[in-house]
Amino acid sequence: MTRTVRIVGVPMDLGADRRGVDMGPSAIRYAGLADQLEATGLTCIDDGDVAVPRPEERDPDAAQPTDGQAKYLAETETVTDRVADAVSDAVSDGQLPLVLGGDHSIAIGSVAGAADADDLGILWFDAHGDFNTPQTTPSGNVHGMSLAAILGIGPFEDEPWAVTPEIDPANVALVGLRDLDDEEKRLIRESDVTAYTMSDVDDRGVTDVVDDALSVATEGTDGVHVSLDMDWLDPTEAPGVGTPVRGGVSYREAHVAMEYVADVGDQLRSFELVEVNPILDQHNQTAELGCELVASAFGKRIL
Ligand code: Z70
Ligand code: MN
Ligand code: MN
Ligand code: MN
Repeated sequence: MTRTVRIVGVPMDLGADRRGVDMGPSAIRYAGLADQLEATGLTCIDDGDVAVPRPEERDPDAAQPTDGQAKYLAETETVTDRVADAVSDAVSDGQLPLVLGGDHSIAIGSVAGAADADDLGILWFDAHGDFNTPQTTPSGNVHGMSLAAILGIGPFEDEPWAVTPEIDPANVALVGLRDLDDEEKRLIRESDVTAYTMSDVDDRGVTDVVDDALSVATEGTDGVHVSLDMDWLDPTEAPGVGTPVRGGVSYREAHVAMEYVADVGDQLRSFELVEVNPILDQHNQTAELGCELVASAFGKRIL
């Protein structure tokens, strides 16, 4: 890879229940992200963090669902607009944006920025579908709605997030699902996205599944956005996440998946690493693993 990597931190927790995920960008940097990427032969620029409203600036009533059943919708939109600007700046400068979360609501901004001018495919590695809407959410947390928001599902068809009309659901693949709400399942089935559950991974092996998922995301698109929620991994490997779910991919499966991602080369438009919560972690191992996985996705090889 010849593109310079531009790191964009987003210390965001408004989309999740658990405080602590806002410290994800610090934990990931502390784990040695830039050094690992430089050891892989990449040049990195760290843009610092996007501003996120602090607890004392937040509207206390906004925690209560106001727009339908989504919490902090207005504040989240402010943050995702800033993320979109940072990502689209990086892309127009010919760089590879690497967004560090923060909760998964920030993907709404990453994708909006990455999709600016072109048709984009999405590869979403997650235990969860993030396919709820303000009408179906059991929690009110926007990080469980981000992919639905990106695709304009249900009430998201209108404002505020019909920002990415270029995304065709036929170019969206979810990988590793194992914890879906009932209504969310229905929305996924009714949409044109391709969803690979952990059963598919068990049945076919992770390389076959990721190979197919990459075809879904690259066919007829100009580039791919990769969104890596660390709860995609098994909690034994990645305990430092807000919503751990048993039965995730192993260390080795995760690495080989990222090595397959690296094979898309210049088609990789943007990458984000989300849901690292150092408060819930053990010795920063989830952030360290996240750095390793980014390095694999960006071309690091053992030999
Ligand atoms: C649940 C909800 C979720 C991440 C949890 C959980 C969603 N489906 N997403 N952790 N990353 O509240 O919508
Ligand atoms: Mn997620
Ligand atoms: Mn287009
Ligand atoms: Mn998740």
